[in-house]
Amino acid sequence: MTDIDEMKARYLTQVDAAQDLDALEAVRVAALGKKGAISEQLKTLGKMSPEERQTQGPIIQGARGAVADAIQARKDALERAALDAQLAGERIDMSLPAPVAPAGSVHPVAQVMDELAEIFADLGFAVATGPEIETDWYNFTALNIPETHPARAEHDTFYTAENGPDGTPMVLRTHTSPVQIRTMTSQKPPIRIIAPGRTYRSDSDATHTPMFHQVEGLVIDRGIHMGHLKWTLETFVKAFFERDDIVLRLRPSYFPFTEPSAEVDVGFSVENGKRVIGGDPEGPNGGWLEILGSGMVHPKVTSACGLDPEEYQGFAFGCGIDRLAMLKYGMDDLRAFFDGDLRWLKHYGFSTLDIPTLSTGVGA
Ligand code: 2NL
Repeated sequence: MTDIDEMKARYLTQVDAAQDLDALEAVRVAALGKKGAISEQLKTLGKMSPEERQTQGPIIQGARGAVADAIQARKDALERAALDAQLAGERIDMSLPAPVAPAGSVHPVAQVMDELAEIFADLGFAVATGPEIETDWYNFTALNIPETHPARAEHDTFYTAENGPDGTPMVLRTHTSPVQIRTMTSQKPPIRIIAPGRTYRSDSDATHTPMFHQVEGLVIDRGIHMGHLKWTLETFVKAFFERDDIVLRLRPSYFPFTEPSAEVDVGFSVENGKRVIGGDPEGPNGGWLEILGSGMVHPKVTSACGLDPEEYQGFAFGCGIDRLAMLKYGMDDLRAFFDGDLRWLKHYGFSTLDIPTLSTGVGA
């Protein structure tokens, strides 16, 4: 073997033995760097005779090429191994639960609002929202509750000290109906909305708080009748309480904004010593619980919103979200909803990862 062949063989061995990129670079500098052994050999070509150069040239160039190729191949292999190791180290199993439990929890009121949105979205309803400080017109007058109407007193209204844009005092909305009025005056039928949100009445005891949550629903279209109302509420209640054996009872009632009006009771029964929504209300310890108010939208309300009551009819309903949450999740004191007690929130709160969907059961 010539010196060159020996040199080539030595460097090829060193290239194969290099365990990392730094070691490989050291071999490259020693062999092919400016002062590297093979580079030095290349410099000798200039001083050779043409004949000698013709035989030595290919040998030295061949050695340089072989070592350079080996270095590149080894470099590729080392880099690939480094990437594989990095990927193996960074592997995460997306099917595992989050390593740290989220610190907060979803309040039962927020959970029920999400459930309502999910159930009604499936029936083609949009979620509408609006201001909590309203004018007298949107909160009362448009709803057929004029100045002298006794319902005004029943509503225990909070008034603002300053007048609103229409020159009368503003009110903290006593129901979410004004959201529906705003929708009727700004959109064309068909209208299918629910309006969940905060409402205010000057009232406070174990079952009443000055701020509470309400959801109202509204459908406006041609040819809407009580049958649509009853089917919609029945479908909603069954989805919400996740039972098919729930019976509804509509009792005649009175609201200024609906005619006819009906209060809606759901049947309850006692199973394993516990009162549950569903089952036979006529059975032992069974009975009826009032959960909703409803009715056909009063023609005066339709007209106030600029729609022709001869052309468009509709139904509406309203109920307390806090009460729905208590019935479904078993709390007995409404005031605890708004205490901000962390132990209560931990006990009754929901995981942020537990998003209600119809396919899994809205409260599962
Ligand atoms: C209840 C009763 C109800 C409505 C709310 C409504 C809204 C418009 C027109 C007509 Cl814009 N009605 N809302 C209708 C019937 C009952 O709520 O007991 N709420 C807690």
